[in-house]
Amino acid sequence: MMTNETQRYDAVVVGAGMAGLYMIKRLLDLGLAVRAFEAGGDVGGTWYWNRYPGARVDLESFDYSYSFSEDLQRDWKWSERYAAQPELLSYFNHVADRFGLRQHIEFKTRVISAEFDESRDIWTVELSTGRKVEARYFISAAGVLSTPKPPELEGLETYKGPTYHTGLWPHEGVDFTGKKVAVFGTGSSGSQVVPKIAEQASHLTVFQRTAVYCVPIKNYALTDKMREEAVATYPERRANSRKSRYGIPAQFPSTKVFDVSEAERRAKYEDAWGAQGHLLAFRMTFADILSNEEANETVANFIHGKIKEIVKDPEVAEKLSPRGFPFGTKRPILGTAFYEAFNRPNVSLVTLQDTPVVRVTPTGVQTSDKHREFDAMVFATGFDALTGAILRINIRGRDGLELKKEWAAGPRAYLGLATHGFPNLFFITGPLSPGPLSNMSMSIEQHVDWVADCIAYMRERGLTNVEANADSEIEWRAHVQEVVDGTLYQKANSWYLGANVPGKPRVFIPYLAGHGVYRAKCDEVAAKKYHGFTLSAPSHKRTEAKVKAASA
Ligand code: NA7
Repeated sequence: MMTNETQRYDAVVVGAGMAGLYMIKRLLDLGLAVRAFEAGGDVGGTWYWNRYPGARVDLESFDYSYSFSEDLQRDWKWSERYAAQPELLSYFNHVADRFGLRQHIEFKTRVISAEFDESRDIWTVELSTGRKVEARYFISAAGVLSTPKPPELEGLETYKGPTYHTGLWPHEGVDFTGKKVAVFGTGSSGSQVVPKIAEQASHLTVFQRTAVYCVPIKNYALTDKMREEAVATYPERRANSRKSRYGIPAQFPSTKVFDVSEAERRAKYEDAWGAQGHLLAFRMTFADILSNEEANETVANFIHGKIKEIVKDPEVAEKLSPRGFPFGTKRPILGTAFYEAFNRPNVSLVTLQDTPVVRVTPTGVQTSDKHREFDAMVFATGFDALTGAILRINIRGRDGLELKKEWAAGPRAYLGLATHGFPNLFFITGPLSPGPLSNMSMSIEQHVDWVADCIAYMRERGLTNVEANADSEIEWRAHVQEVVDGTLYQKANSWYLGANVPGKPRVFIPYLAGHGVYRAKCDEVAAKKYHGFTLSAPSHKRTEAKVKAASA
């Protein structure tokens, strides 16, 4: 029977992507009543929304996948070294069905607000459907790159043709055959979509704001033998990943760039460029690539040389060569023939530093030099990363504290997991944790496990509330800053720093010390009975204790 009563759960989870799915599973295993709300029409998160042609994961499929179930690892047969979007989406659908998660998720339902009632220790969660639900725990698994960023172009509303954001791609696909198309943005999404649209469009104009370092992907079909080997070595592979800097099996080197001869260095870079073809290949060549500017320049120069070799027009090659920020300080790209696309007669490059956009017109784009007409425009302009999806929800904690106001000068969160003033609110891969600077699947599992273990610990002891202490959060923020200060990362206008979103505070958000180091810190906090957090009993018991103390 339907009632108008507010439904009550133990936990509400925001999102049914990689993080949400595993969070639901862990909480169900603990015997909790869980409800997840997902804005999309199905599971998959990133891989549900980013359906643009060419979308592909930039870490090996064997690593970018759940490790929590040996059976799942054994049974799922990845077809390529780097899975493409449709295969990833099938994988997440398989996981949802295999572990019976789907029935706990409400799709096409966005969480609008969440408010903590201190007298009852309960979060009231308001949904886009107009309904409200209640829960003791409110867990954001809303993603780190899930709030698409608009292109901020004047006059865009006057444009008469169709526009597409790579992060909100139509499910039915788009046919660009014979069309004059504009692509804005040359990050991971732009560099994947450009070669694909170039194959269809009569002409493709790429508007580039910042040139990127794009390492060629070495993708290939996986054979049964490769899959069997991976399955057999999974225990070791995952164990090494958990200890590593980037959440992948390879261990970080100790040799520095100038410890070796130029010839040796060159050979290493050739190997990273050609034979390895993986996202972290260059960052894993030497220990000081991201801490010593001169060392970094050796990689930058090597890649500039490669761009010159690939791109036939020297002027275009120069425009495509990244300058003015160190290699790796903006997320490098694992590209599929991105630079090569500019050798096609139907592809042209417009650099916005030289010829900025004046305005979008009903038929195209006016730059400072000329007007270009387009039948369609594609925006690969990225995301309000790391905090966007959390702050999109109107979250109010104790004493009416508003998370948006609390984080106005940048996010505060102890270990990136929880923030003072907001009891029982957890962030999966939240700001100030390694998040996307490590293999996301490892980051996600580590956070989900930590949160589930914390809830289990409290339940065993009759405790219900957990809150990050103000001083631990301040110390953690300072530590995150201290780590980034020892690197080159702040020399680029990256989304790690919020620099891609107008008005966002310029604060370095991810924790850079590495996945293994971070995991050990989180484990230590848990082992010390959640040191730095305050764990407490339900509010009525706290009140009873206060009354008792007062009357004693
Ligand atoms: P990114 O990496 O943030 O790339 C967005 C691109 O769009 C980048 O080249 C931006 O230039 C450009 N951009 C952003 N706003 C504008 C405007 N207003 N005008 C012109 N160009 C603009 O997002 P992606 O989707 O490619 O990738 C995000 C992550 O997803 C990626 O790192 C992987 O982890 C997966 P900018 O560099 O800011 O000058």
